[in-house]
Amino acid sequence: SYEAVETGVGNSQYSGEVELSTTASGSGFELTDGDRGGHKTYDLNQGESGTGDLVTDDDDTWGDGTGNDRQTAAVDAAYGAAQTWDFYKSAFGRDGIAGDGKAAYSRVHYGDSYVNAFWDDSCFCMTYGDGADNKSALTALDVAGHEMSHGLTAATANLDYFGESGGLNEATSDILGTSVEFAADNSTDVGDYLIGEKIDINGDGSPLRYMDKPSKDGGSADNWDSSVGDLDVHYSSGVANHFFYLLSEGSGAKTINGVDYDSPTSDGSTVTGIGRDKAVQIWYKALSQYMTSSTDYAGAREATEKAATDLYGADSAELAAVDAAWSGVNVK
Ligand code: ASN
Ligand code: ZN
Ligand code: CA
Repeated sequence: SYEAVETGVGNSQYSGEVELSTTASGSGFELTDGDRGGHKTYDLNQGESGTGDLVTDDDDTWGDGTGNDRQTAAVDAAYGAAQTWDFYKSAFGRDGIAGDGKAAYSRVHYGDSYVNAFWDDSCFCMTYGDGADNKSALTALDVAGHEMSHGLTAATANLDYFGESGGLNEATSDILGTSVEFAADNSTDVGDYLIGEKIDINGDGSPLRYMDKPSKDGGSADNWDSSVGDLDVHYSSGVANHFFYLLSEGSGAKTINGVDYDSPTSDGSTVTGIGRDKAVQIWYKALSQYMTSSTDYAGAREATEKAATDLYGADSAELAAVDAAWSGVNVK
């Protein structure tokens, strides 16, 4: 660990006031997280390559909580990376993305009006655009957890980013990003089964994706069919996102943290949920021990069955729920 881990205060754009682990440097501070492998957050200053400038501050109070302050996107990105790191540790006993304690790094203010965020395995880093208005950075907690979890997938099953395996890759990032958002227990950004609900990417307040009924986004698949692998990976992911919702919460209507959900099954069957904590254990074990780069939806069903059997037993209600949830999304 680092000699001088300091506790800074961040005024984030999407998660309220947050604590940041920072590092004393010269007469000030830098956004280096000595508690989590030395993760650093950089400002690209609208550039698209390199690392730009390490984010620094004089008094260890960072950002003003708006898109007008250049530090704010860095606060959200650093907070998201820290919460994701902590979730991997507390839920899975995993030390960082590759399990070796090595930190990734984050870059904010990428490009001009860039409406996306991405993981790049070649730099082992996450990058965030500033949104259409250059004031709505794509740095919300579930988005950060999503992008960092592309690194985790690359370090484990390494699911190919096309066809059904690509949908599973995307869904893994939505599942883990959502799990991070719930685990963070942040009163400003409460957990939900929506993706990107804070960044207003559609301009009408609607989220990017819905896990209870993925087709609500206008493109995602709710259930498997033989052509689902032809869809963009952000749409074929719907089948596994829907599976995860059903396994966690069950079918039908439910309100969680003030958000209304209504999750149908493909065949009218009823699924009884086992809770998100068990569901994510099953998904992670399947991802890290049983899925491979070419795993398709049928293979994901087998992988999660094996994981549930390992964790809870061959006669368990958890294994029965895994089967019911896959049947509910037409993966038979
Ligand atoms: N934000 C997108 C994602 O993580 C970037 C991409 O299309 N790969 O999926
Ligand atoms: Zn993704
Ligand atoms: Ca969310």
